[in-house]
Amino acid sequence: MAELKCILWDVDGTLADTERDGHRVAFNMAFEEAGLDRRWDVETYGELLKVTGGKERMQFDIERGGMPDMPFEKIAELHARKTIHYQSLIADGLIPLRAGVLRLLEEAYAEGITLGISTTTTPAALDVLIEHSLGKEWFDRFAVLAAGDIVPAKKPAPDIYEYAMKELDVAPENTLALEDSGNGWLSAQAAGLKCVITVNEYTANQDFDGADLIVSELGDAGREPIQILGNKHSLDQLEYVTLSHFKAIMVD
Ligand code: XBP
Ligand code: MG
Repeated sequence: MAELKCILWDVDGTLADTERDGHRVAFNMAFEEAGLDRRWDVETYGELLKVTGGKERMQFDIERGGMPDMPFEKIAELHARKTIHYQSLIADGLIPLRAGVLRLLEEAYAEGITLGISTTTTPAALDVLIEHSLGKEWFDRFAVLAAGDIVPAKKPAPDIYEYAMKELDVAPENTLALEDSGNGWLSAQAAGLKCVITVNEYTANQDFDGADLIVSELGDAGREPIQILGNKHSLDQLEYVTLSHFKAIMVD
């Protein structure tokens, strides 16, 4: 039986559906600007998402013959341009938060639960999402922003969760992870965390075996009831996910 003291949030796909209309579009803008023929369509990008991290994703596409070979410096340069395009897309307000995210963040913050970010995304991409989708006050409300190359191994490795918990001095048994992808779940699981999964179009068919709660979205009062895809703790009243559900998962 453990108390919920900390919630660590994944970013892409969890806070907002940033992949298809954000990151993917920004990569294509950078490719076009650099005179490359390669474009990542919606389906191709879905395949590439099995590799976390934008630079690593480009490297993977090179290795499988999708993009011309180039040195790592060129990949990093393209990725830096991609991040600038991504920042513009987010600053234009094109990608809203997912349902229930702000409600649960605000409720947890008001109760004094420690909140943190645990993501493979580049810090500059995280910052713009916080500023434009959540609000500047959240820079202070998150006790840690663990992102990108701060750890050597990205998800599915546990490193980014372990880093965040070490920074916060919290134990895995008191920490809940919120994720959207199979790689995210593997990372949280390997770090010893319980985990709630909100799937999306790219991740709905991935393997979340053993996850504590798997839902179509966190949902909100007044919206259609959410779909329950996995309910390990037999939680009830799941028209939408509440902080009480998070607490019940931790004590079970
Ligand atoms: C998802 C990722 C990221 C983004 C692209 O991160 O794998 O690489 O797709 O971001 P998470 P960068 O779900 O952990 O938030 O190009 O900045 O890497
Ligand atoms: Mg994610």
